[in-house]
Amino acid sequence: MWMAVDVEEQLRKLWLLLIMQIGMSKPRAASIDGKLSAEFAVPSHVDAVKELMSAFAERHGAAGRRVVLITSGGTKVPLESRTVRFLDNFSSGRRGASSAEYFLDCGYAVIFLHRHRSLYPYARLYAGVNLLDGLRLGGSGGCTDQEVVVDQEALPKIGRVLRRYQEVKRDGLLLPVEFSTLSEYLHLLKASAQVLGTLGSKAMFYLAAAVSDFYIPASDMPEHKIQSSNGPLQISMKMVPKILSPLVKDWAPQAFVISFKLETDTSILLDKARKALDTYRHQAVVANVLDTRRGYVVVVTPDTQAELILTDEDASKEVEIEEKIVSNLTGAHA
Ligand code: PAZ
Repeated sequence: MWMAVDVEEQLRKLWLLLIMQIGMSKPRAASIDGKLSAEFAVPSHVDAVKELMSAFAERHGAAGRRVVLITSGGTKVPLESRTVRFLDNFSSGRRGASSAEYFLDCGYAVIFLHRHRSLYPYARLYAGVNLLDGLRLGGSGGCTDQEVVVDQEALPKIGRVLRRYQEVKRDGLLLPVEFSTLSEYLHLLKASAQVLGTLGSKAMFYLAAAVSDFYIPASDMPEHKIQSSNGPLQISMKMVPKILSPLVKDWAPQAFVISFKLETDTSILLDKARKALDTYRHQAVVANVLDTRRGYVVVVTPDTQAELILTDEDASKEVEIEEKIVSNLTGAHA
């Protein structure tokens, strides 16, 4: 009899040991941070940008303003050190750019961390227009090149949009920061999170960028252009560290953090959104499907699930889904 108890006791100890080891092998914030410095080249301008962000956060924080960091556009993942080829993704940056405008309308100051040449607040409204088609020469009979007139048909509402853009600029409410590669994105996001962490609950993160899940570490990357003469290309990529974990736990633990989840298979979307909330313990996930993302999203929080839908009537009044997303989230933040 006592033999059986002993085996049971041993099993219990083994089980505890196993649980402790599983716990210890979980990716900790410190190891993610270490991996960031070791495997992703630190951009040379990160300290200068961090100073700009600090001054921005301090100024708006002192004025009692909430500050949101918006990430927008897709990351570029190089395949060679002297990069000729890279992996990219579909994101246009429209969600981030339009959301920035609605956050500004709600009184937030905005740090806009966006992919170089992706859509930009206000300018995005004319992204499809060739600038030269929106202007014509003015003066007597269009003969002088000293006067240029805006064609309001080609650039609708340009006066109103320009006025709002200039107000935002005058009041220093929008701080644009650019990234191209995944490394730049990760280091700049870390810097901004450390800065906004000082604002406590006044800070919001709206992580709408489409960030690669895979990368090739610098040490595994060929220096020169990959040669087709070597035959078909086989690449092996590593998993990108989940930066949301140290952001929520260490860098900005009191901030209001929203991540985005994109899927193409609707049937797994909400489960994935819930799993992200369970894993990272942040405030909300905006879940969307590639094909319907302009008209339908679900805002998932630990206790609620809100469907936001763009109706035909909304569309006829030029309402955008981002206005509804931002209104929902700023309400929750307040
Ligand atoms: O940039 P965009 O307007 O074309 O698309 C927006 C989006 C789909 C990239 C965004 O809503 C999103 O879901 N971002 C997270 C993507 C992801 O799961 O990695």
